[in-house]
Order: sequence, then structure tokens, then C-alpha cells
Amino acid sequence: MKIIAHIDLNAFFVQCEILRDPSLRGKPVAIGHDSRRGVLSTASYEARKFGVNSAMPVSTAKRKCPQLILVPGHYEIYQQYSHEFFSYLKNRYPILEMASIDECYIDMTDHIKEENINDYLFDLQMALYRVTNLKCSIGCGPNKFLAKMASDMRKPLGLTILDSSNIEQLLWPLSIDKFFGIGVKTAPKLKEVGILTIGDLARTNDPKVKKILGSSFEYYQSEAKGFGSDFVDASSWDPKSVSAERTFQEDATSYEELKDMIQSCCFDISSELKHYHKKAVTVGIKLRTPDFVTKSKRVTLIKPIQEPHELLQAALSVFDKTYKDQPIRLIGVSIDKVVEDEEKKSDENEELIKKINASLEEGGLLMKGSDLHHEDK
Ligand code: TTP
Ligand code: MG
Ligand code: MG
Repeated sequence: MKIIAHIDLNAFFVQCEILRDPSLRGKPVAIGHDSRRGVLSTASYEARKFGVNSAMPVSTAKRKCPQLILVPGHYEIYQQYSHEFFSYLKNRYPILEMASIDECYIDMTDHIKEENINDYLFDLQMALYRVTNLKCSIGCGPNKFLAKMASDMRKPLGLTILDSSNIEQLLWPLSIDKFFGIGVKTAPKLKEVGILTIGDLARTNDPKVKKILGSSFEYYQSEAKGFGSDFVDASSWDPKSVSAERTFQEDATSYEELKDMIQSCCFDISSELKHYHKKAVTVGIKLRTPDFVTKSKRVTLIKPIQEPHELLQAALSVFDKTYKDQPIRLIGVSIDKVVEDEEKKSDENEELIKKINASLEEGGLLMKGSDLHHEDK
């Protein structure tokens, strides 16, 4: 049986903001613009106690928590921390699959012995904190589904191991909305037919449930019973293309608004390109109007680029040729062709080795694990 870990950073964007401004620690903080249309990217655990959550409109969040401190996002910084997080892990573990900006799956089968999974992962959690300053929760299990569900169970600095011996006790009592992969639209339908918990799904044979989940029924039920894919796809480290897109809450009608979104997409793409040591050879724009008509256009560049301002300049040149003053529902920037950026690759490895050495010279842990656990509560 394989040993798969899922590592997810705790309230990631908020952690980054606290590193910028430590006075935010321990306070109800959320990331978002204080505007009519604004939605939150995430919230600190202190804010979550008031029911404030990711993707919540700013106005609702302020109603639930009047003392909420709103911080506008600094995406470039989040990408930088994300990059450090992945670089550290990728150097230790070659079989790593990135799952989002703040989480990944790692096949640890060749690194851990079954009998000391807990100690090993605890040391990893502390080492990650020491080197990158980032706190994470780690989940572990024989497959990706159980690892993912486990990492979500305890935060911050949680460590949870799920396997066939404890799923009935730990996984099955969870509400069906917590099931990874079952969306916000499907969960209420399942509740209507009596599937309130993950255990209910594991045990059901009800045709009504099969109808709601369709051909995915067997798949989800087998996951609920503790089975799932244990294939960690490390090829995500060599992308052939990179893209970012945004859907507007309300259709965008001004050039400035669209330009801001293109800029934010270019930041994401730039950090992703840097992360993978790639440069863009083409830059394309995708525009979708409210009637779902999608237009795309791209240019091939004279020389490969990677910096956000270069990408923005190229993207805007394509955008100006494509945009005809119509309302826009979705905008995207895509790089269909990339080349290696060899120079950066070697610099980066040296940098990381220096950083790890420096942290080792400090002599073991700076804090006891129990103090760390205590710190954020
Ligand atoms: P998550 O890992 O889902 O959330 P989180 O790290 O903030 O909190 P948790 O401790 O529960 O893991 O997402 C990672 C980052 O992605 C999050 O900090 C902000 C961003 N994000 C959004 O911008 N919008 C969203 O709807 C979500 C869910 C996340
Ligand atoms: Mg997270
Ligand atoms: Mg995450």
C-alpha cells in the first residue's frame, strides 16, 4: 500500500499578510477589496468563528463580523511564498503533484516507514515552518482522497492519518458538504434524499442517490468507503502551457476593469512560469461575452518573456485587437507555447540549498512543537 500525503497551507493568503504585518496576528482578518462587488479570497480562523469564509461577499462578511479587518490581496507575494513552499518540498520529494496555489500531494512511500508516519510528518511540518515560515496541515492516507480529507480535518498545524481502520470513526460522521469533489450544488440534493453524512453515502443503495450522482455514483461511494487513486502525477512539473482566467461577478463593462483583470492574470502566469523555469513564446487572450460566445486570439513573440509587465504589454496588444467595447463575463490570458529558462533553474537550486543550510545552522527547532500548536489557538 502506498503512503500519500496531502499538504495544505493554513489560511494561506492571511498567513502571508501576517508575515508582512505581524500586528494582524490573532485578529479577524479577511483578504478582499472593500467594494460593492468584492468577494473574499479567504479569512483568518478568528474571522471564520464569525461565519466569515472564502468566496463570501464583503458586505455579508462585514455584517457577520463588524470588526473584520479587510486587507486587499497582494498576489505576487502569495505566489512567491507558494513558490518557496513547493520548491522546498519538491527538492525533498520528487513525486509531488501540485493541486492548487497552497496544496499538493506527495507520494511518500519510499520515505516513511509505516510505523513512524506520525513522527516523520510532524518533523516535516516543523521543518517546513522553519524554512519557509509557513504553517500547514498535513493529511495522510493510502490514497489521494483520504489524504485530502485528512488534511482538512485539523487546522492550523493539524496532522491526521486516515486509513481503513479509522474512517468509520473519523470520516463517516462528516457532513456530505465536506466530501471533496461533491459540489455546492449537489450536496443539498443529496441531503434532500437523506444523505447527510459521508457515512450515509458509503452505505446507501438508494436509486434516488444513484440518479443524483449518475455515472459517478460508484466512484464517490468507493471513495467514501476509503478507496481511491494513489497515483501522484509529478508531470504537473513540466507544463506545456500556462493560463489564468477570471469570471466577473457582474459583467465587466469598462476597459480599466478588464485591464486590471488581465494584469492580475499576468501576475499569476508570470509566477507560474518562474516557478517552472519556463518562458512564454506565445501570449493569447480569451474573452467570453454574457451570451457565452468565446473569442480567442494570440501572438507569437519575437523573444521569450516571463516578467509580469512584459506579459501584460503583449496581452494588451492582443486584447486591444480583440475587444470591441462589449460587456465581458470571463477574461483569460494563456500561454500555449513555452521554452525552458535554464539560467534561472541553477540559480534557484543554489538559493534553496543556502536557505536550508542557514536554517540548519540555527540548530534544530526554534520552538517546541507543543508551543507551535498552542500559538494560533
Ligand atoms: P484554501 O486552501 O482553500 O483555503 P485557505 O488556505 O485560505 O484556508 P485553509 O486553512 O482552510 O486551507 O485556499 C488557498 C488560498 O486560495 C486562499 O488562502 C485564498 C485562495 N482562495 C480564493 O482566492 N478563493 C476561494 O474561493 C478559495 C477557496 C481560496
Ligand atoms: Mg489552505
Ligand atoms: Mg488549499
